[in-house]
Amino acid sequence: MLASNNDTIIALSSGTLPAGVAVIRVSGTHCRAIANALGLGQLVPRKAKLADLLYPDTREVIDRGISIWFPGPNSFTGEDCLELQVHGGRAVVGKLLEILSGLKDTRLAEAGEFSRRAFENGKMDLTEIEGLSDLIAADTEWQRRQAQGQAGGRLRGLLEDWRSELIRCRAFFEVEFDFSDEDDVPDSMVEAVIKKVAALEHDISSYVEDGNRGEIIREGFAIVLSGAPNSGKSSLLNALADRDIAIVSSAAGTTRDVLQCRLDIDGIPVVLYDTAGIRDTVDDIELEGIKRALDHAARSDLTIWLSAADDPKSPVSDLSDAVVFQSKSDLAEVSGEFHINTVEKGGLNRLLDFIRSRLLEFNSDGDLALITRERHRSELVRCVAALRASQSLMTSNSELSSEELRIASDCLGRLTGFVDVEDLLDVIFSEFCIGK
Ligand SMILES: Nc1nc2c(ncn2[C@@H]2O[C@H](COP(=O)(O)OP(=O)(O)OP(=O)(O)O)[C@@H](O)[C@H]2O)c(=O)[nH]1
Ligand SMILES: [Mg+2]
Repeated sequence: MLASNNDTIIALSSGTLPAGVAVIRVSGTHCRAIANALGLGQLVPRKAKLADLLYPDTREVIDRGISIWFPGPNSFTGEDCLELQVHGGRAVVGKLLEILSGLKDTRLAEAGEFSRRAFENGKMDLTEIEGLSDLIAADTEWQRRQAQGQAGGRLRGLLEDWRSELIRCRAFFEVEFDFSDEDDVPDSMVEAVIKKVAALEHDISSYVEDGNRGEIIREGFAIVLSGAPNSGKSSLLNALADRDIAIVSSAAGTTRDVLQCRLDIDGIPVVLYDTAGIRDTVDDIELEGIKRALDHAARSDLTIWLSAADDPKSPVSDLSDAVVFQSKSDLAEVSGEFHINTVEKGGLNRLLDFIRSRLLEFNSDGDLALITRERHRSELVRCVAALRASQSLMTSNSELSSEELRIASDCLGRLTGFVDVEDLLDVIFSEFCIGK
């Protein structure tokens, strides 16, 4: 739970110190008092001002920096905000934070607190906030594009359009109830509403049936390396990551835990998993490793089975969808295109091209997905179910049908954060770093 919502909050919003420049952000009703205490003089809205920042009591100079004044409501949080750009030394920033947090009703911000205020002051909806959080976490170009779109209101815009359509449809029912005794509601009007709700259901469903593209871009396309022990899985992980992540040894059954590395392939994030070799064993620890390996493969977007050229093994029945690559192609005759070896780094580019072709398949229209989190998907699935229920009840029980439309509209409202999400907020905002 947050401390007081009325406090003025401060935080270092830029990265790790020391750095060339550090940005300290202040938001709340005491911004002006803080600017005075630091001796910043007259502030002009949204204009950078170079000034000495002074100790409030001795007026000694702490640092010389730039201040920018954003009076509310035209600020990120909707409150009065002050940004200080100072030299990014630990002592400079430490002293400023110490002085500012010691002022009346002013304290250090909690994680995500600036964004939470922006949400609570109606500057952003929850989907935009989530997009912002993803933008800060984005490692690859596709993650950046997706997050930027969401932070810029792509999902919010659609949700709001859908919600107002639903409200219009429900308004019709109100009219229908009023006139129901007189039995003078033309059938054509009922039909028009049925059509509208059906069109909405179709529209929303088309976004739900997106092959989980948005979540995959956000979390990474999962590729599991599987195969018998000693088939060269860990060697391949190390070769693709270009780092010594996994222990490689000629002893069969070396890898037990699931290891992972993240790759950026043409802007799409890929998470590559190295897993325990699959074989019959009575060793409890190895058995647990094999279980984890199979669990990961079942949840992956692609499983690559390595079959050593000098000791070929077919995928086990649980992994019948796996794509087989022959490994250790330097040791024995191989056929076809799908072979690699990590000693001479042979075939690795072809393997990467194959992965690229899979990424292209899943991301074929090159368009940005709209749903990027399980939270979005489950609400939209519930919304679609309610729209279906509403249609089936429309001619037989208009009251229940209207109630289903309300349920559908609440699902959309929870997505944007306008309905009933208090318990969710702590979770969503805690994903943020301090200073955002
Ligand atoms: N000649 C040759 N040896 C390889 C190649 N890849 C791996 N090896 C060797 O094969 C042995 C096993 O390699 P690992 O990468 O540990 O195999 P693994 O599939 O991870 O094995 P487990 O973790 O036991 O399941 C090591 O001695 C590697 O040096 C290759 O392409 N060519
Ligand atoms: Mg291994």
